[in-house]
This record gives sequence, structure tokens and C-alpha cells, in this order.
Amino acid sequence: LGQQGIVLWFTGLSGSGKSTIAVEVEKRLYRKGKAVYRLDGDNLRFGLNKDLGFTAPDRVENIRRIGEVAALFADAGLITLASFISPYQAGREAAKKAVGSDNFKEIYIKADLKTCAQRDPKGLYQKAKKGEIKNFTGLSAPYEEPENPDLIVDTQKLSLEDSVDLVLDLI
Ligand code: GGZ
Repeated sequence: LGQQGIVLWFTGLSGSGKSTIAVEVEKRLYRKGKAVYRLDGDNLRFGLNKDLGFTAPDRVENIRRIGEVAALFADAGLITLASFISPYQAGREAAKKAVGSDNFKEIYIKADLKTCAQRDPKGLYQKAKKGEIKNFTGLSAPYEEPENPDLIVDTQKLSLEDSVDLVLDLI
């Protein structure tokens, strides 16, 4: 059956470019005939994790479950792309442990808060600044930068194409 499962774990602020890059990486791998699956808020927060919000304990539980799900997908041989803010170093480390460190790549999709708030693709920063969204990452909830990521993708400097190439170079 022949394909080694692996997890590419994308972490970064809202608006940093995680999902955009993960979608393109998924397309490129799919075209090469790879078995690939993308986990993100749209398929997790509306299903398995629909009982969870954005308080600190809920985020911890969100990432804990996703780490376990990613481990199962990788065990099934899929290239698994996980795209979540995953703001806590400890949570990302636990995901890496669940998957197995050899098959886990932590990818920091890096853009500073000011840039993300300017991009504001969904208007969420605006709402958070007005107090309409509580516990918003970067404004009223923490984001712990990765201490030792496998890759840093600086989306303030790199094109989408170059960002995707860097990620694909990892595998
Ligand atoms: C941060 C929030 C919040 C709050 C809703 N804080 O840019 P998006 O919209 O599409 O991605 C964000 C997503 C974050 O969910 P995650 O499951 O990735 O978060 S975590 O890993 O921290 O559990 C954002 C939207 O949900 N969103 N409220 N308060 N982002």
C-alpha cells in the first residue's frame, strides 16, 4: 500500500495564511496522486468539536482531539494537513507525541498581528476590536510562537507559490 502517513501541522494567527497554504498544498499533492486529507475548522468545529468554543480550556480540548484524529489519519497512511491556530506550545507538542515525532512537521505560518488585522479576510479582527468577539487570538487571547518549528513560512515576504514550495520541500 506503500504510502507513509505524515502530519503537516500548520499553526499561526487568524489571517496568517494557514488555510490558504494548506488548500494549495493539498491540491498539489492530490495532483501527484498522493492520498491527502485536510483537517480544519470547517470539518472539525462543526462536527466532532461542535461542543467547543474559544475559551482556553476549549481550545486545549479542540487541539487535543485534533491531534488524536490526525494521528489516526496518518496511521491510515494519509498525508494529513492540520490547519488550526493551535495557540499553545504544549498542545502542539502533545499532537506531535500522539502522531510520533518522526511523522510530524510543525509549520509556523508567520505574519505579525498588525498584518493579520489589516488583512482581516473575515472581518473578525474588526469585530474583536469592537468587543463583539471575546477571547480573540492575538488581541484578547494568547498566541505562543513555536519554539522550534520544522519550518517557518513568512507570508509577509513570500508569495503563495513560494510558500507552498517550501512546505512541499519538507516531504
Ligand atoms: C480566534 C476565532 C475566534 C476567536 C472565531 N479567536 O481566521 P478563521 O476564523 O477562519 O480561523 C479562526 C478560527 C480558529 O479556530 P481554531 O480551531 O483554529 O482555533 S484554536 O486552534 O485556537 O482552537 C477564526 C475563527 O475560528 N474564530 N472566534 N475568539 N479565532
